[in-house]
Amino acid sequence: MNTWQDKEEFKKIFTVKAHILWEKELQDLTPNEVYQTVAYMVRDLVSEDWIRTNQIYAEEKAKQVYYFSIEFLLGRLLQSNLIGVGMEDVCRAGLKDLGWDLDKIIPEERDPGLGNGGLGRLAACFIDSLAALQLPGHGCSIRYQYGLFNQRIIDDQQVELPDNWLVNGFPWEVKKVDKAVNVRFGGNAYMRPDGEGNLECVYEKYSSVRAVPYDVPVIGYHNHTVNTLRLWRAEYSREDMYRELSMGDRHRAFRYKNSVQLISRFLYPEDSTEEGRKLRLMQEYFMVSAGLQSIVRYYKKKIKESMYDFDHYIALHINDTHPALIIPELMRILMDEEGMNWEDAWKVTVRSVAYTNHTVLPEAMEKWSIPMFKELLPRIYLIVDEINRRWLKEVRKRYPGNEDMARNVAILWDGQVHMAHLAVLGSHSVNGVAEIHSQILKDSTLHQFYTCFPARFSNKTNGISHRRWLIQSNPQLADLLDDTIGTDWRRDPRRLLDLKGYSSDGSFLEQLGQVKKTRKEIMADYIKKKYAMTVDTSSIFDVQIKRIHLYKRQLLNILHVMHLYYFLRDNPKVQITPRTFLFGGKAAASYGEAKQTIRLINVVARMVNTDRRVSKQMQVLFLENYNVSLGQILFPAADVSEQISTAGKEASGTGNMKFMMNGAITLGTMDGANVEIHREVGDDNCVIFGLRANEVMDYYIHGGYSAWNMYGQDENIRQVMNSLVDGSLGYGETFDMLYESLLDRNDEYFVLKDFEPYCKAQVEIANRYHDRRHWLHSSAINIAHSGYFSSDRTIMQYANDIWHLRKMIH
Ligand code: 9GP
Repeated sequence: MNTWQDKEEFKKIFTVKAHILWEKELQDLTPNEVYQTVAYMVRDLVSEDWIRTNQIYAEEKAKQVYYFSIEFLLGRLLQSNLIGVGMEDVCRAGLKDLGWDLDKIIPEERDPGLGNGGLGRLAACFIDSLAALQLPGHGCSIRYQYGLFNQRIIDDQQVELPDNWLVNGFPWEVKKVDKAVNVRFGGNAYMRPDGEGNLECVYEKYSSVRAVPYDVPVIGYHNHTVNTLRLWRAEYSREDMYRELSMGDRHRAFRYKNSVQLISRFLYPEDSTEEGRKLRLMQEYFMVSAGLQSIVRYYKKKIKESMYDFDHYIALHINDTHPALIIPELMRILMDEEGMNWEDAWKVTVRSVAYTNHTVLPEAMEKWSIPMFKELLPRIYLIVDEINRRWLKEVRKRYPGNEDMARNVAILWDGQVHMAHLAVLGSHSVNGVAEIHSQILKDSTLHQFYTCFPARFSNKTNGISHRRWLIQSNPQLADLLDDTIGTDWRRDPRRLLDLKGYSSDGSFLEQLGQVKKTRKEIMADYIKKKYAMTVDTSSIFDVQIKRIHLYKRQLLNILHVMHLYYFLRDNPKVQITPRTFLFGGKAAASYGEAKQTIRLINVVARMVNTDRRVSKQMQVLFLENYNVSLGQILFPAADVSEQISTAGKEASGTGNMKFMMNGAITLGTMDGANVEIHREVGDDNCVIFGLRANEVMDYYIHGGYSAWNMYGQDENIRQVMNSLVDGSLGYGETFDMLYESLLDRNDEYFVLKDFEPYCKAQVEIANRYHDRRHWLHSSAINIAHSGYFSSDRTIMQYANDIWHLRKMIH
């Protein structure tokens, strides 16, 4: 790998680069120009390795995986790439000599919000691990012009502002104009005899969208591997534009241009309208078709093997159902372009594709209306229809008279295309993302498929990159670990287990306590600067950061905060362990209850923070615009990790792992990966409460839960619930939507049922925190066991069990 020998060389190269890029004296550079200059310098460092990595993959015909995901939540890249090439210190020293502070330059990079939450961040950790482990694997997605909205809190409420992240350019990307492909939409498709006794497809009158790739290097950690994240941008084709114009219809021409550009404009267009849904479907097909066409082109040009052996060299992974159209798209290419028959094309397709499911929430299971699908993707529809026809024929043969079975596994049913069913049927491997979630898939969500294809199903518990979430985000802790157990854990996070030997060592625990204090002070500084609020760093930092959703139960958290507040207000002599409750997360723009939850948190925060009777003992804050960069400050500062979803609803969670790796104690339900965290650390080192998944399921199936009864029986519940609607939260604030959801709609997520157990668990947390030494011991145990939750472990499991990749050392 190329490196800068020392800070002198860094400064020399920086000066030349800055002059070329900006035509300015160094002292006139803006911080953003400094950032971009360094970013381009890092790219220069890796460019040879990037080319070489691709050469080796092609020469050795290494099997490669393409990870298709509608989201890649990368976070800022400058620091992680500097760490990857081992040049952070040299860069820091060089910049310092030139009068800049690297820590002030890093935030100049816009945090690329090309994702929404856990799904997209998981994809980012996965490509990071692939490169770190020197495995041939690349990402494929869309280059959205606007990322997930920027969240502002105005008058206690979330306001969504556009995230124009590309405004200053994105120095990490390389536009590959010569690699553009066309993606076709609309028109007519039909089958006709080809004159040799077979049928061939005619696809005509479609319109074309030009897909242009932008490649981003994915830099391995201290090795020479540089994989690729390919992001596609939609452009109008000039020929189509001229054709429309030459026909004299300017309006039509501009409508065409506009509609094309919309495809890669926004992440998750609003799907409450037909137009929005159409756009989402277009995005999905656009990503899949562009990605696959370029893979097939590469395969034919560089790998030069038979298309019948495609799956020996290429693995296609679909992250949730958004890329599931890769199945009919591969069928289309193999049959229409490569002349394969149906049976062979199906075999190659199923062997190539693998699918990960990330949710069991019925409303999150993608379905498209057949008329819309057919109109937009007529050729793909014909293929899906045929897949469905053949499949149902087989099912009816295997299960005669069992129409329930047919309904539960059909791809086309009730006027809709069921994407999860397509994904399962067209893949050789289906996995969930935590043990309990994979079990739920087998037992209920995809049970009928499981009975048809039991060998297809497996579990791959999620993981996180310890490079971003420990080495980069918490250098203070990383240094302490180096001093205590040596540096091997950096390459092999399982070695964190060595820390167990120090978990009762008084001097180590003191240092660990000191690191946490430092990180809480950094958080407190951020809060002071942004909110002019002073938080007590000796209080328990209790943090819930994730998307706002009823099933994640931020409501349970804030109702407890209200309860604690009323208790302290009414018992002025009581002293508790002081608490700082921190919340962060975005609500989908059209999700009323989630937005009202944000407002409630803000209203309660004001009530608590301005009441001098209690504000020494508790403080509450909703942190605006939670994203990867803010997470990097929050995870290291947390004492308590709030993982309180309704059991059975959170597929895995990955924030829980980030907290754990930074020494926070989990306060959680037996849900998602919490179950495995609990198994790793034991009851002594986390606090578990609430209904178990089977109990939740029992209530759903057999009934027997009444939220009104909870309200009737529990005075504390009555008090907090009444205050949602009686105006007592000040300024006549009311929260009808939340009140109705919890009481009139019988509390689908069992917030009231788990309220008392949660309050008790909070008392348990306070008691444990009181015993500082024991708390620090628990913290050390959590860090020691967090190695299991490294995405390096997860990726090795995917690589060995599903993709069959070989490590490529060079
Ligand atoms: O909600 C799940 C979350 O539990 C999981 O950790 C994450 C990564 O596997 O995926 C989330 N799912 C989605 O965002 C949409 O299915």
